[in-house]
Amino acid sequence: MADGAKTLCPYCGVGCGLEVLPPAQPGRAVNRDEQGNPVWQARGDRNHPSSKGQVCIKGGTIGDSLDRGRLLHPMMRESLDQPLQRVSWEDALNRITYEIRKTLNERGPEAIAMYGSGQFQTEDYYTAQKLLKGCLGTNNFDANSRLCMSSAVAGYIQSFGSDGPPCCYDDLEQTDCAFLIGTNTADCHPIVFNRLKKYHKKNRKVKMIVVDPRRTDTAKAADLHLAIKPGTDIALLNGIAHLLLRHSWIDPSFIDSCTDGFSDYAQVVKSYPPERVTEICGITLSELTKVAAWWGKSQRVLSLWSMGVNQSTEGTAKCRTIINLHLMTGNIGKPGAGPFSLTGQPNAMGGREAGGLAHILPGYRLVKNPEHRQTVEKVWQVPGGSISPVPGLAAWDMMLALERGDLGVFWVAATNPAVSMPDIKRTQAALRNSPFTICQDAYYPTETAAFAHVVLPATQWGEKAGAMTNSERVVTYCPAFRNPVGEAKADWEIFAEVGRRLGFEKPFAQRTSAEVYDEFVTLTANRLCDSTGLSHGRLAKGPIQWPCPAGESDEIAYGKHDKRLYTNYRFATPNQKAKFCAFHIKGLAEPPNEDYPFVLTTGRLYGHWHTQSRTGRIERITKRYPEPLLEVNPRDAQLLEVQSGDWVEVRSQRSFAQLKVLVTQNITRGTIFMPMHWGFLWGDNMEVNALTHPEVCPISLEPELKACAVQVIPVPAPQISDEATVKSRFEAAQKIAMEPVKV
Ligand SMILES: Nc1nc2c(c(=O)[nH]1)N[C@H]1C(S)=C(S)[C@@H](COP(=O)(O)OP(=O)(O)OC[C@H]3O[C@@H](n4cnc5c(=O)[nH]c(N)nc54)[C@H](O)[C@@H]3O)O[C@H]1N2
Ligand SMILES: Nc1nc2c(c(=O)[nH]1)N[C@H]1C(S)=C(S)[C@@H](COP(=O)(O)OP(=O)(O)OC[C@H]3O[C@@H](n4cnc5c(=O)[nH]c(N)nc54)[C@H](O)[C@@H]3O)O[C@H]1N2
Ligand code: SF4
Ligand SMILES: [Mo]
Repeated sequence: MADGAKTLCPYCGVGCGLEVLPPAQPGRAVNRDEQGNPVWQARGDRNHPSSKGQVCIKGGTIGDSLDRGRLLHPMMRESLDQPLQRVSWEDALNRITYEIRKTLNERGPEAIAMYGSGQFQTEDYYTAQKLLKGCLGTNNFDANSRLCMSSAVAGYIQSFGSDGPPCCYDDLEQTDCAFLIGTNTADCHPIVFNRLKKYHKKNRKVKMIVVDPRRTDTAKAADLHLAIKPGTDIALLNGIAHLLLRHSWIDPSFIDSCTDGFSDYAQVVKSYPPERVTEICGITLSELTKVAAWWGKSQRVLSLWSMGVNQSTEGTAKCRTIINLHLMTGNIGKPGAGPFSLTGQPNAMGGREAGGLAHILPGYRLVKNPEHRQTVEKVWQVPGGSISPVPGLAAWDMMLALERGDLGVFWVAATNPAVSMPDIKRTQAALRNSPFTICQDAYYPTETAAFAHVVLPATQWGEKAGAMTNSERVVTYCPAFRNPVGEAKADWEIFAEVGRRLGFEKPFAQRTSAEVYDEFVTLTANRLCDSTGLSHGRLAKGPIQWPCPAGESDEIAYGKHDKRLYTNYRFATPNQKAKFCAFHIKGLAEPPNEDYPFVLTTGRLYGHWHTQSRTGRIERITKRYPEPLLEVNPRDAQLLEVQSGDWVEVRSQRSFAQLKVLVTQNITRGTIFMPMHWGFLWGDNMEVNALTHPEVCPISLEPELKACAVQVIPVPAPQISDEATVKSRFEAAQKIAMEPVKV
C-alpha cells in the first residue's frame, strides 16, 4: 500500500483515473494539511484511458476530505424531537428490521422506499435492487439520478430501444463539429473539456458551438455561443432541423434504411422557420443559420449535453430532439459523431446497468417486462412473481408519498435530499412527516441526518472495493486502500445484512463485493451492456469498457476504449431501426410573469461538489468559494439598483433565499443564476431549492430544476453571528426537524 493505489475519482462522471498515496511513505516527509493533520494525496493516473493523467481541483483535493466530519457509528432516536444517540449496530439493525416487518405486515411492501445515489458503487446498487425489488416486493427504489440523468435514459430507450450512451471520449478528438447544449463542461466535466479544448485549438477547422443562457467558461471557448432564453432548446433544435431539410443537408439513405418516423418529424419541423425560432430563442438569424450550416456541412458532429437539457419538464423531448438531428444527418455509430450525454456522478452509469431506478431492473431491463422479471428472479433466487410489475415511486413521488403519510419506512443512502430536492421547504416538511427515516451516509452532520430516526455510518470510496462506470462506459475497479473509519460498513454489506436478518439468507449469500459483482455481470449476458467478461480480478489489472462479453481477449478488452455502440447501424428496437419522434416546444412550466419577472437558473461551480459534504470541509476549496453569489446582468442590476456585493432576497411563489449579487455580462438579461451548493448547514437562507418547483417531465419524471420564476429585492446585509458554525447550524437544523408538521 505504501506505493499507493490506482482507482477512480469519486466525483464526476468523467471518471478520471487517480493514484492515491498514503500520508506516510518510506523515505518521504509525512504529507500534512494546513492544520498539520496527515492527509492522503491524489494525483492523475497516466495510464487511465479516459483521463491520461489529468485531474481537476476536486480530484486533486479529495484526500483532504477523507478524515474530516466522518460519521463513525450508528445513532438512533425514537422521534425527531430527541437528540440522536450512539447505539450499537445490533440495536440499529434490530430497529430497522422491526420497522420493516411492521410496515410489511400493517401496510404492505409499497409503504417501504429507498432513495439511493449515483455515488454508490455498482455492488451497492445491485444489492439494494435485490433487497427492495426481489425480496421486499416493491420497486420503490429510486436514485438521485432521477434528478440528473433520467431524461437521457428515457431518450435513449425511446429512440434506440435501449439506454447506453453510444460515444466515447476519443470522439472528442475526432469530430468536425462539437455541439454542446445545456452543459457547462469546463466547470462540471473539466477533463472532458480539456481534451476537447486542446483538440479544437489545434484544429482550426473544427467548430465548437455552445448553447447556454449563460456565458460560461465553456461558452467562452466556443466559436459560436447561442445564449438562448432558458427552456427554448426544442425550438432551436427544430429550427436547425428545418434548415437542414431546406438545404438538403441530410442523409437520405441512412434515414431510409436505419430509421422510422421521419415523415411525421419532417412535418412538425416545417413549423419552425427561422423567423419563428429566432424570436422564441432570442438569438439572431445569422447565429441560427451558422449553426445549421456547421451541422449540415460537417462530416462528423458530436453533441454533448447534461443538466441544461435533462432537468426540464421537456427533458426527454429535448434529448430525443437532439437525437433526431443525429439521425437525419447519419451522425452516429462512427468516429467523432453521436449524441453523448455526459453523466453527472461517478457511477450513475453503473446504477443504470444495475437497475437503479424505480422502473428498471439489472442489465438494462424493465420491471414492466414479464420475461425480464423472470430472468432476474431466477438469478436472485427468489420465487417467481416476487418482483412487482408496477414501476415504483420516482424521487419526487416519494416526497409526495411521505407528505400523504403513505410510507412506513424511508431509507436514504448516499444522497442528501434535504438539500438537493426541488421545493425544499415542502421536501423538508415531507421528511418531518416520515414515521421512520434511515440516513446512511459517510459524513456527519448532513442536512438529511437532521430528519433521520436512524443514522448509519457508511464506508466511502477508498474504504470498500467495487466497480464504477464512467460516461464512456469504461468500468474502473476502485480498491479499498484505507481501513474503514470507526464502525462504518459498506452500503452493500448493510443492505445484505438487513436482507439476511429478514430471512432472505440465500439471495444474500455472497460474502465479498467481488462475489456480488460476479453475480451482477451474469445479468448483463447478451444485453447491450454485456459485462460478462468483467470481474474484480480482471478490472484490478486495468479499466475495461463495456460491452465486454465473456471470452473477449485481454488484448481487445484492455486495448479498445474507443468502441462505439451501433457501428452496424442496427439499433436495440424490435425492427433494429432508430425512431424519430417530433415534439413541439411547450416552454417552461413556470414562465416569468409580472410579479416574478426573472427566470432563475441553477447549477454548479467548478470547485464545489453538490451539497458540500466533502468540498465544504476542504479549505483549498472553501477559500476560493466562500459563499454563493447571484449572477445578474448589468442592465437588470441597474434596474434593481444593485451592485456586486449588495445583498438581495430572491423570492419565488414557494419561499425565499438571501445572498450577495455578482453583476456580470456572463448572463442574459431576464435570467439570473444561483449555485446549488449551500444547504442549511453551510449558510443561512441560501438554499437554491427553497425557490425551485417540483414539476417533472411526464416521461422521465425528472424535475425542472433549471428554471423557476422569481423576483429580486435588495435587502440590507443580514446579521451573521460569529458562532454560525456547522455545529451550531446543525443544532438549528435539529430545531427545524422538531417543528410540528404542517402539510
Ligand atoms: N464542479 C462540479 N462538477 C460536477 C458536479 C458538481 O457538483 N460540481 N456535479 C456533477 C453532476 S451530478 C452533474 S449532473 C453534472 C452537471 O453538469 P452541467 O449540466 O454541466 O452543470 P449545471 O451547472 O447544472 O448546468 C449546466 C448549464 O445548463 C445551463 N442551462 C440552464 N437552463 C438551460 C436551458 O434551458 N437550456 C440550455 N441549453 N442550457 C441551460 C446553465 O446555465 C448551466 O450553465 O456535473 C457533474 N460535475
Ligand atoms: N437546484 C438544483 N438542484 C439540484 C441540481 C441542480 O442542478 N439544481 N442537480 C441535481 C443533481 S443532477 C444531482 S446529481 C443531485 C445531487 O444531490 P445529492 O445527491 O443530494 O448531493 P451530494 O452532496 O452528492 O450527496 C451525496 C451524499 O452521499 C454521501 N456519500 C458519499 N459517498 C458515499 C458512500 O459511499 N456511501 C454513502 N452511504 N454515502 C456516501 C455524501 O457524504 C453526501 O452526503 O442534486 C440535484 N439537485
Ligand atoms: S474531471 Fe471529474 S472525474 Fe476528473 S478529477 Fe475532476 S471531478 Fe474527478
Ligand atoms: Mo447529477
